[in-house]
Amino acid sequence: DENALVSWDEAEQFIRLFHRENRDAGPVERRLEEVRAEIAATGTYVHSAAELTFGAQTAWRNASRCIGRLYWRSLVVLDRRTSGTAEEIFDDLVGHLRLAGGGPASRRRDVWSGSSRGDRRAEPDWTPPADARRVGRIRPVISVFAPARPGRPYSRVWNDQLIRYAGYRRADGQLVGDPRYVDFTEAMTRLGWRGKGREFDVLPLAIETPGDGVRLFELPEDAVLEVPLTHPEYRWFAELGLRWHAVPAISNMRLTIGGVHYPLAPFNGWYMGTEIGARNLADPDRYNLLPVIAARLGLDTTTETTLWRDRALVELNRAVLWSYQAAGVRISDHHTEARRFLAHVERERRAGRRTPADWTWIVPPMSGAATPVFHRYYDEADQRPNFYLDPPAR
Ligand code: HEM
Ligand code: NRG
Repeated sequence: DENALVSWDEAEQFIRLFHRENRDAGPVERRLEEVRAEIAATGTYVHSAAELTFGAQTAWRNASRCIGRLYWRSLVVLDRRTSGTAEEIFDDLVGHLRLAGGGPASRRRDVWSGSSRGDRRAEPDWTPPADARRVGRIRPVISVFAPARPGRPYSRVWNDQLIRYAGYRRADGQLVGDPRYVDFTEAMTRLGWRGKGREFDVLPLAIETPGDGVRLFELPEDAVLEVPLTHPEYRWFAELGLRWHAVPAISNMRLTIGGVHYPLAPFNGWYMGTEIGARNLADPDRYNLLPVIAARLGLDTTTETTLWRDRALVELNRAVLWSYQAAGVRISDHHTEARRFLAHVERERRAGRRTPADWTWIVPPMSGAATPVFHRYYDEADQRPNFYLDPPAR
């Protein structure tokens, strides 16, 4: 049982790691004594703010499926351990999304927020203040909510990401929206949610707390930054009415630090274009758009040898990168992200650390061998702290 008493071994290993990498944190033996006593008395222990921050950052550093780890030290850690009610959790999640998206999304994307007032870009010499926040400047953020206590129920979010699109199976059998979320959408509907039945309806958040059971919350518009998709050359592309959300925020993974489990610790970075263009919009069991795009391109789809799927994939992925860039929303392409990842592996090596990695996840879903991450093997160790997939809540 993952909520059982905290293992002393794991706690000790983490505290030693923390002190090894944070020389100014004081004597390790004294902290170990404290933790030992706390576990003996309560079955668990409470992380200091510095331990929590370092723990979340190293969990990212150890996430072997993640290609984006070069910036692991810059992860912003929001300590939400005292938020208990569904309302508090919801408010924190909305705050998380606003911070992650670079500011309230209701502002025009080309308007700086922060200490500026109004659109002053018209003034020739004006530069944004150093603390300015600009919509679309995605930052990696994690919100860490209360840990699971031995033998006690805990709060969690049913959604696998904070922002996702509903999927509907209509009476005539036709699928609308994201087919991956048909079951989840039906569960939300049974709980009283009314979806609009469109291709890109943002799902409500289902927040479950021990006190209140599960409750649904609608995300405010300004917390959900989205990008309409257009193509740098094909004007017809806009007519497809495609869009995607700016921030991928995974909310179904348990953060494990030094034997303490945080079942609710949603995190986000920015998108790599292929996640959207080569998977979400392209997979046959997702939006399945390759045949649609190939038809618009006038390609011969009667034989595989025209590589119509590949050609449609390239144009769809160009559209994704182009549109996010045009909207000022941070995104990266798979060539750049692959290079950064190898720079990360090298930087870690120089720091005396290995970088565990899962080849099958690191290699991007298109043009694999055209990126440098394809042409080598990786360590496959399971290092902690880390993130673990929890079984679905429903
Ligand atoms: C997985 C990129 C930030 C933790 C992935 C994947 C990509 C990716 C492409 C594979 C996803 C898939 O194939 O579905 C990035 C980029 C980031 C970023 C470009 C930009 C900063 C983060 C952050 C964290 C994180 C901030 C945690 C603090 C993970 C984890 C997985 C993952 C745990 C595996 C997810 C799973 O098992 O389903 N990342 N990531 N990543 N990333 Fe990152
Ligand atoms: N493929 C998923 C997201 C998985 C994680 N990817 C990131 N994570 N970029 C999708 O929504 O397409 N991140 O924390 O930035």
